[in-house]
Amino acid sequence: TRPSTQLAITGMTCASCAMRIEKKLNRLEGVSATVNYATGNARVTHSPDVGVETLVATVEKLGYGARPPE
Ligand code: 9UX
Repeated sequence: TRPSTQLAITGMTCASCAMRIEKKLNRLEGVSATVNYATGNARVTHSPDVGVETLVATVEKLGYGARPPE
């Protein structure tokens, strides 16, 4: 089964931030993401080829923070 990763997103200050992050993540090959502004969480299902570090780096490149669950 495909990995499903939850990320805690920091730095979002409006609902458009969530959409921005979601669109960017979904541009990655083999990634399907939803970002919830209200909860500050991203739920990402992805190909096993896509590492969590890649997801985090993608979010950070947009200027937000992303932290996988401990
Ligand atoms: Mo949410 Mo707007 O950042 O530039 S406040 S997208």
